[in-house]
Amino acid sequence: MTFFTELWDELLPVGRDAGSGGYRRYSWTEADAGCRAWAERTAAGLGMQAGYDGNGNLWAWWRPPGSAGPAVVTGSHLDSVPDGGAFDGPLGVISGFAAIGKLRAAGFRPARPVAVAAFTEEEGARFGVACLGSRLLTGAIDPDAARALRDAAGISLAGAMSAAGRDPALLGRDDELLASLGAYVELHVEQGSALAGLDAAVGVAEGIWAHGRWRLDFAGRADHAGTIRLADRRDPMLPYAKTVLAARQAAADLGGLATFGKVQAVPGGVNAISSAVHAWLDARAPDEATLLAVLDQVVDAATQASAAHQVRLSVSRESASPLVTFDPELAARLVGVLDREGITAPVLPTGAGHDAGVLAARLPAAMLFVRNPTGVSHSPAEHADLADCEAGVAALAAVLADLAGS
Ligand code: HGY
Ligand code: MN
Ligand code: MN
Repeated sequence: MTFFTELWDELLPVGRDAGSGGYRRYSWTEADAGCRAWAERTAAGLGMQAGYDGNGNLWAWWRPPGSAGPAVVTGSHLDSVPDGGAFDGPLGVISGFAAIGKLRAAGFRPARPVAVAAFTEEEGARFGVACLGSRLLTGAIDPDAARALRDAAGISLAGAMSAAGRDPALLGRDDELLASLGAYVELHVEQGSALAGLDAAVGVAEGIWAHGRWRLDFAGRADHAGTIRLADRRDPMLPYAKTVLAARQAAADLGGLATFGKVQAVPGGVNAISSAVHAWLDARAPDEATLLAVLDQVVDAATQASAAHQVRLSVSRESASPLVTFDPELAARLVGVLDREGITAPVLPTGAGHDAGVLAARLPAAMLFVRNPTGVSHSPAEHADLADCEAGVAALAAVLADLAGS
């Protein structure tokens, strides 16, 4: 048993669905409260001061901010996608605490403030906007727009936060907190298998692809599945189906990624033509121009298919994340630190979004990846070997010691 495995075992059952084995840790729910309570207990056990910023992001401080120079922050997120894996997010928060435990046990004393952060609603699984907590902190989303975001049950972010005992009036950019930060280093399970292919336990992120989320609403006309003639139908399911295939084709044609992973047929009767289909597109690309080209090709196809079936189409963007290139100096410093520890860390791009990608707009940010043997993520099958997780903790501890040592 190591400190890492102790923390891992404590958090593992929180928010896990017995049926799927996946996690349903949605922000401001009971499962989220369980994760936060775990983080607060862990911080207290390490003699750290845990608290929340106005956006509900958790900050556990080894030395309080503003005390001695710009802070070094690590961490990630504790929320999940529906039926997500155990590693995406929590690995970074647990490894942050475990790295601090390792440094304290070795008698290291930071020369500047050090914190472990857990950003809220990183997956956007409940309120639809990815990295909501870090976007609010950095001013990347308007707080009024955020307060009005609603979940599938129609509960607003403001209502959910109030019910969880937080004041939604405090949402918004926090320049004072940001000014106290010097660097953010997020450890995350790799969402891909590049490290496995390179036989490396730990890697360093080069950047994050441009990506975004769009909602497509296909409005048709409800009718009886067993009576209305095919020629008379205005079935929204048909343009939706064509658009799914067109998205796949656009991604293949242009070298991007495009996915429809969430769809709602309204009202959802087996023996009825839907009145509407609501669908969400996730599109990503190595640069903004390609992302735009993929989106244009998808929307063109949706527009033509909708017209062919007399279905009305509306498209709205729900979340946008620009291409991110992490601070090259910080990335090189991490590679150097790890090299001195005998760890050869490849530098990799990723298509997965992270809070580090949002914070990179306001302060030097970097990421450490831990090998994922299958590359699978956003699935209960997501896995990283314990030896690689422990290697990640050792790598993070070395990085924190270097960044906070003077
Ligand atoms: O969607 C993503 O890339 C991240 O997991 N939020
Ligand atoms: Mn994720
Ligand atoms: Mn994540």
